[in-house]
Amino acid sequence: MKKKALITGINGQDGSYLSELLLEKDYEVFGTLKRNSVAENQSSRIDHIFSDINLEYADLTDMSSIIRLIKSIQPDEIYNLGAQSHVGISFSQPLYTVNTIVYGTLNILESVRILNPKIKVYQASSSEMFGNSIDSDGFQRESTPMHPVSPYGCAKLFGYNIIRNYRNSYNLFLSNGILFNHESPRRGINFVTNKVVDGAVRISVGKQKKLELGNLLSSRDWGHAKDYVKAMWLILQHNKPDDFVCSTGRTHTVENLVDYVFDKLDLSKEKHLKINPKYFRPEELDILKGDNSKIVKELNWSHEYSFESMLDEMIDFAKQKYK
Ligand code: NAP
Ligand code: G4F
Repeated sequence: MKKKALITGINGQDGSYLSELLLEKDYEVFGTLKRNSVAENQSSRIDHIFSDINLEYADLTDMSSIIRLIKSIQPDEIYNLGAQSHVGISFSQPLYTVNTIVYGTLNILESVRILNPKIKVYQASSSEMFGNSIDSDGFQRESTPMHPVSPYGCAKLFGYNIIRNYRNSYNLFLSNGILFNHESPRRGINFVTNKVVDGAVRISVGKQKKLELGNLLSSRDWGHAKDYVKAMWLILQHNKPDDFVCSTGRTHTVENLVDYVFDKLDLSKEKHLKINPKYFRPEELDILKGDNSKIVKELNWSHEYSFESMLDEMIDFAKQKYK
């Protein structure tokens, strides 16, 4: 019999790549869609697999919808990817962010505990939970203390801790992936990588004059979403529930990112880049660089994309879009 997976946030960047991976592995794939007045745009990332997956309306903040789904589907695995996932926006909408992440995660856990404690759960935890905490060798790893610096990071830290607490209290198979930033051509346009790529390509074809950004000095460990969804699956196939950092181990500043993309498109920063204080955050996370030794050693995870090949793919995709 085919394994069944339920993905919350299936129409997001990661949900779309994870669905493709699970279909390749012969899973029956179910996913949640939130009600949206512009329904026609909502599934753009999964339109190409629309007939192969099963979509159900549900909202993580509405426990009745979660209970109903789990009861009727009886999934073997749940990938809890649904969230208000934008760190900057979490300062503008802290309560909604907390609702989706904190209550959303608890709603999943209580439903699993009550309905079927055999279900394995993957929790989309984040390197944003570290805040400005970093080990003396310049890396963050599973043992690094977590001191988040955004409402999003604080909410994700609750999700991470409650997963560990329910795992220990009720002997459930619940695992955290502590994923560092991962991007792709399907990344939302208001995250910095795709904002830079899309804006720069638009400038290069004459559709836009300036790219407006905030802090150029922060550094991120950027990988490709396609590589990172493999980690999610591996984490749930492990012989025991556990927590894993997933990262590339390389870090670049936002300025390095802008330089790479502008050089590729032969654009001048002096002419086309403007700093707008509107995009600065009240508190910033300065540097992320993850030590992936545990997931590489224990789960044999590897990544195919580099920072450069990921950006090249994103640039090519945007060029096709605007040609
Ligand atoms: P994304 O593209 O923003 O997707 C988030 C998904 O969650 C969307 O499908 C969204 O639906 C859905 N969602 C939002 N509120 C919801 C609610 N109340 N109930 C049900 N679903 C809801 O994010 P992503 O990049 O794929 O990331 C997936 C997960 O990994 C998120 O939890 C994120 O916080 C976490 N994460 C991401 C990264 C990264 O670098 N990408 C790193 C670490 C952790 P709508 O589109 O309809 O709003
Ligand atoms: O692309 P970002 O918005 O990603 P951020 O804040 O690191 O969060 C992403 O990664 C987390 C993992 O660590 C995920 F959990 C989270 O869900 C999300 O996927 O911003 C990256 C950096 C920040 O330092 C930001 O201040 O880019 C800087 N930045 C500079 N100008 C900008 C801009 N970010 C955005 N979004 N827009 C700007 O104009």
